[in-house]
Amino acid sequence: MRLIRKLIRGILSLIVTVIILFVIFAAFMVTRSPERPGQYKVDDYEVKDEFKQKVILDCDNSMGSFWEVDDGLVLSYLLNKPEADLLGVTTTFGNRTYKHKYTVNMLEQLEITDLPLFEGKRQPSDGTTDAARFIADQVAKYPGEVVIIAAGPVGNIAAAAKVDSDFYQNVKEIVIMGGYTEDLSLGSREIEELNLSADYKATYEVLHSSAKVTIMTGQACLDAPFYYNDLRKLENYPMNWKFFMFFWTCIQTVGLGNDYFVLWDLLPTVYVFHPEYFEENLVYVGATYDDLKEGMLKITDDESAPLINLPKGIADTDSFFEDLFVQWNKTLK
Ligand SMILES: [Ca+2]
Repeated sequence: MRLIRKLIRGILSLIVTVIILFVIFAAFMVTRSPERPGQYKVDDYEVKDEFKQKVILDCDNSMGSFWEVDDGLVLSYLLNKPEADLLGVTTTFGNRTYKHKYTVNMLEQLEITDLPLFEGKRQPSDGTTDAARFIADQVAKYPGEVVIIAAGPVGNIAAAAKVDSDFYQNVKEIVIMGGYTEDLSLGSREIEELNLSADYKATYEVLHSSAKVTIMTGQACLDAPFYYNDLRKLENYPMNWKFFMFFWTCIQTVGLGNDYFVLWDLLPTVYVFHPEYFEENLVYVGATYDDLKEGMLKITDDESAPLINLPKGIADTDSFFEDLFVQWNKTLK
């Protein structure tokens, strides 16, 4: 009995020590994190329906796990963005901790019950899914009007084109986060590409389709760091989501030595509504299976290669961040 009591006491003191160290570490990181200038106030402007942009978010959301949070940040941005007519959300495999239920949970927390949400591919070999059917149906219903935001691997989009052969002609634009133009280092390490490469055959189909395609590469996304101190600007954001954001930043610090995480999927999302924040960069992209297996987008002179808009980064970062914080601070609960 005495041994068990001793063991329990030991475990408890270890847990308390870890918590204390974690709090000290967090406080230290917040004090040395850069302060982003400006205060972003809630701005409840309205947009008439006819001026809204119809979008579908296709994502590998893992907000709610202890991993990537940017897909969740995209969803909360779109829910609040007055210019967005969010037709629905589809999910796909991708992020290491992805589960469809994380998106279900986010919508439940906000008590949103009328937003179409469909699960898509769980692995590259999956065929037609509810997500693919939904994407195909919506694009057919509103030809030339719907933009797809691909915040994960693009398998659901390629599958939608198998449901409806006119899909690529009817979609207004496919805006993707993924791909590198050269090897990418983040903090102390070179990092692997995880979107275009994860379902490279689907990526090949999308890039070689007749659809208008814009890609925000890993290099471009480095213009959008989210620092520890940025959390303080999210005054109205749900505490549990802020916690996951904080934890994800801690993982970046421990793993890469950075005091920020990158807002990867927010670039294609903000681009849909504010292309003026980015510089258009139309280039021919060499995209063979072998290139795409590595997520590599090689710029070429070969005019038979797909012509893709590949912005090099954010041209107007002040407006980009202001837009994000204004929308995030409107989050309802
Ligand atoms: Ca993602």
